[in-house]
Amino acid sequence: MFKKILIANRGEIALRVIRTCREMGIKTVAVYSTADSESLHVKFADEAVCIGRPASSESYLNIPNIMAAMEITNSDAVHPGYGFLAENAKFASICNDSGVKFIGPTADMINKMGDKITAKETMVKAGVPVVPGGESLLESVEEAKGLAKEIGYPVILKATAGGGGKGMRIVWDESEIEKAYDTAKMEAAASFKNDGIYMEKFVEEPRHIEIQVAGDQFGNVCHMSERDCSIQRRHQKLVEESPSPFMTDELRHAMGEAAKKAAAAIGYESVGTVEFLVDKHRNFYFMEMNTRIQVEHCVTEEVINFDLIKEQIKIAMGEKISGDDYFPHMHSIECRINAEDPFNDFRPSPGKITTLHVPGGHGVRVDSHVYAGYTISPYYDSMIGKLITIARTRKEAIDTMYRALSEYVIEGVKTTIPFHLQLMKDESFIKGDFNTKFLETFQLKK
Ligand code: MV4
Repeated sequence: MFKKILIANRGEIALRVIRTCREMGIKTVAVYSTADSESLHVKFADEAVCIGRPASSESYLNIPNIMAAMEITNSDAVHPGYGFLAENAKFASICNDSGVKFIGPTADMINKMGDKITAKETMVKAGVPVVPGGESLLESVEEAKGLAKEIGYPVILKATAGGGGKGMRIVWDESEIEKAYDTAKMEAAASFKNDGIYMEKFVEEPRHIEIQVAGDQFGNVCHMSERDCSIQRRHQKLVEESPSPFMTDELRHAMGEAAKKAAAAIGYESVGTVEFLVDKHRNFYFMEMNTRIQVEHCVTEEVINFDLIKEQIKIAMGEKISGDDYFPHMHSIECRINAEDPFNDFRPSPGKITTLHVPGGHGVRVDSHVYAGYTISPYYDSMIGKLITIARTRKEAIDTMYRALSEYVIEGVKTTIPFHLQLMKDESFIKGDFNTKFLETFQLKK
């Protein structure tokens, strides 16, 4: 049983973890940078320790300072949230070596999924469908040419150390391959200090559908159904929902079983997410596994009525999961409210929130760390909060979302609210007719 958990994060996810800890009777420690001394996570936690200057590298990514904070507060576990150190294998192993339980998978599991070609190899062995193409690193441009001919253009080059869309190159025909190979390799080396790249068939206009999973220390795994995250812009998700409007019972069963195989293949322990590309024929392919709690976990919590953070903590304490799979009983949509100007290429808009009115009422959940007078720092991501609606049907969840967005008043900074208001009235969105390319052509009206 954990007595005290240190939360190595900030913002809404730090608050989210503190809330569950309170309910479980576990004491909490917040860590904060000098830019966050007025943040709510600092005020809501039982204790708080300043860990450095505003730049993430000097605070939320500063492992020695975080270890020192655990030491002086006598914390017995650490929750990494998402981002920052959540998928840092070195941090996970340092914690466990220091006798502080990392609330997440082991360093070995993080590494197995962090290297994309290793992950793909593991999935092939486990019988999880992967995108046709190379199952090993490319050794030369000649090999790349030969392989592309075999699988057929278009193909995509990806960095093995990448993920989340960084360092990808789509190649439409042979005339482009040499240049694409060289730039992909150079970008990979520069971004990840690892120039390994591999090739896949390029799946055109796919949906991004991910399956929430959980595994315990006893080898049990379960799935918790899907989230549709196809509404993204430059690999930044803006809207997520569960269930996916594209889902069928048959596909959910097949993807759920594949996700469980993926988790079981590495003996996965904790909550996690298996991401798939789904083509228009409902073929699905393993993309990557996120070995952390995700921003959009809330829509799953709402449709299966289940606290995923509580489950994550219980698994870390050595408890068994029920072993049952979970299926959606409601429909839930999440809109990310960012301090960005949707009329100006979603440019970040940090600054002070002068006026704030938060929506409420039936079917509305708001996960946010801001208050009137709060200053959104330019040092961190621009998320102000997440607006989540829950209803019996997708149509009602959209209607509730439109109503809640209309109530939301945030003054002082530009926000993504006007974008979401228009999206909720978009005919294709309402029909559930969208894929990952949707926002490339979505026209925001002035
Ligand atoms: C792909 C793909 C098409 N075909 N792989 C983007 C994030 C990274 N995890 C992998 N990504 C993609 N991989 C093949 N073989 C298209 C994407 C992709 C994408 C995926 C999910 C959500 C949004 C996307 C936007 C552009 C490209």
